[in-house]
Amino acid sequence: MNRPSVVVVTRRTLRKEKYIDYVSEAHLRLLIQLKLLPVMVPVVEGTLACLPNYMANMSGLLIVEGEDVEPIHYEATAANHRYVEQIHPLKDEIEIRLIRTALRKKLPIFGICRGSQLLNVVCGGTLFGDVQKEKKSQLKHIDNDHYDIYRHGVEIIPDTPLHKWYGRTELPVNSYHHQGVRELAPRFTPMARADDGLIEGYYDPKSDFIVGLQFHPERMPEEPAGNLRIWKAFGSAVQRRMA
Ligand SMILES: [Mn+2]
Repeated sequence: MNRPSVVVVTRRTLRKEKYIDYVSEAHLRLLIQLKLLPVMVPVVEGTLACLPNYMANMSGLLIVEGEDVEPIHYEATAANHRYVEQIHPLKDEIEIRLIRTALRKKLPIFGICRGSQLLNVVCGGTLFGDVQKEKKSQLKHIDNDHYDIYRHGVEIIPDTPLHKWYGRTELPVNSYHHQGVRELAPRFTPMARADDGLIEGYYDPKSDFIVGLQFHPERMPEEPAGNLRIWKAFGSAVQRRMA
């Protein structure tokens, strides 16, 4: 079987005092399950020159969690620069180029967490450098003491794909972010908002599948059906691209 390639850029971490590049297995397992071929792009010196090769066979793009988006990539405020934490300029560069190419080729794009923020930025949107501090939000968007079990509510906007996938208008979601969407890029329509108004999901109504989610569906075991519907919709869009 010839599987369509989904490109996903790795993230860097230290293991035994050496850098390793990795992608969360939750994403990789889902791609394999959906009969897609995960193609992992390392964030190392020289990768930029390899991008044409990676792009030639790309049928879909998955952009996932990671460092802060550097404020030079959008119309930034002083607060954006003040509150930025760890950045990775090469990762930004690699992912921005992949997103631009995927948009030009009208490929399915799925952005999760940082991925949804960066996709918004590439399409002309802006970010909060720190949601808590800039939005003066009382709602916690990260809870380090209850990292994986913490949930906050979102209101799902009726008649959006997210509404179809979960079949409801209210959903408790996980939250592991300090950046967030400030102004949504013009091509996107919001699908979900937290109680403080923060956009937690959006899509491009004119595309087959261009979706950004601030939360992580692949890490919400209590919502297996809805989560899988999202991933299946992405998988089907990628399969259609190759057909
Ligand atoms: Mn949140």
